[in-house]
Amino acid sequence: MEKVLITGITGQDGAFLAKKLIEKKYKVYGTIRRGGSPKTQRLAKLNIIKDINFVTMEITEFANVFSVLKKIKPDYIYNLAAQSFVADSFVHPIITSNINFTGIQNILEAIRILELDCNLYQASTSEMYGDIIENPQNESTPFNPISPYAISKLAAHFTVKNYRESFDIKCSSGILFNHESEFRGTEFVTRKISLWLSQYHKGLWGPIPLGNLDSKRDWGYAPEFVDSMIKICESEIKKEYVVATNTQASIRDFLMWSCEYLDYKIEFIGKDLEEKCINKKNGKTIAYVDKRYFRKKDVVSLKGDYSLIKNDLNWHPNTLAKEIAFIMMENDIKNKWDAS
Ligand code: NAP
Ligand code: G4F
Repeated sequence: MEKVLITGITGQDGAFLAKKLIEKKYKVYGTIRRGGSPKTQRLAKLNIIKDINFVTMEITEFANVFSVLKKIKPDYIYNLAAQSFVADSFVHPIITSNINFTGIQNILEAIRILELDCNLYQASTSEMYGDIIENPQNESTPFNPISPYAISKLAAHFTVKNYRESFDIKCSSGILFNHESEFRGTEFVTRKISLWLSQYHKGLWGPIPLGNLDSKRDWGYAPEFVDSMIKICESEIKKEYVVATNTQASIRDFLMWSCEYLDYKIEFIGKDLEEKCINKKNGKTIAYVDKRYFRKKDVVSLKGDYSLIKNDLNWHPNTLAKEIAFIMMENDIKNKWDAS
């Protein structure tokens, strides 16, 4: 039985990935952080906790990463662990760099020193394009990062490439554009909208405070993006791939679709920091612009050209942003919110 090690197994992607790899009959190891209770809600919802071999690993501590890899000797490693919230990276730039950059360096060094014959997948990000230089972005588009998160991920991205080219390590990266699902963390804007709006609809929470409504993203569906990770990691071809939908929508669009799911007829009134989204039927505020949610520097437009992965590995997206908004709303309306 081939062995897979997933860092970040408790996150959105880690949970979906673990499920798919268990179905493919891999022996799945998942790393969790030292101390506290691991956040296993997603794994529990997928009913796979019993199928995972949990291992404690501090990704920022080389000796620990080394000993874990020495013991398990995985055939495949998916490095998904990250401080993945861009807004927080402005507040915690050093922690972000330690987890996102030093973490993968530790893994690569351990693979190199142990001479492990293993395939490594790194979760890179469209945030690396930052203040974009061309539209849509592809594998040749120059990077222009504008957040500590993006800078840490770009250092990681180039380190993966460098270990492949210098030491023949079998490693690849997916340049992942935003991908969402019912498992998305509530700090990210799509899930913030679906969760908050469903609570608002049930009369439990007030209107939603939001930041830049005009920012545009290329939103895909997380379970489909996880398929691309497996294709990339299992392929003989080792390189970087853009994983995207080549479509674009704004935060305003996502809010509109989420309201449409509830049959709310809405209207945006006011300008800039005074802007509100109101229910046309009763004039009540559903969402409003709140300056606390603006970033020091914000990536305002992303759209990815996924031709390379389509040609090389036959991957393409099926589910686009409006459908994703409906899936997320359906889930949050149906389920009772449990803050634990
Ligand atoms: P996520 O839901 O935020 O999950 C992040 C995972 O990293 C969690 O399992 C978390 O563990 C773990 N982690 C955080 N800090 C850690 C630390 N100090 N040591 C070890 N593990 C730590 O992220 P995601 O959306 O699944 O994304 C997966 C990967 O893809 C990330 O690397 C992200 O940067 C990248 N990515 C995501 C997107 C996207 O749109 N989702 C797009 C581009 C790239 P806890 O549960 O213990 O917190
Ligand atoms: O949902 P977001 O926080 O995601 P962001 O910053 O695009 O990052 C996500 O995608 C990246 C891939 O490009 C990943 F690498 C990263 O790990 C993460 O998964 O914000 C999306 C946009 C931003 O422009 C933000 O300014 O939404 C805007 N926004 C407006 N109001 C808001 C809010 N974002 C959040 N989180 N909360 C708001 O209230």
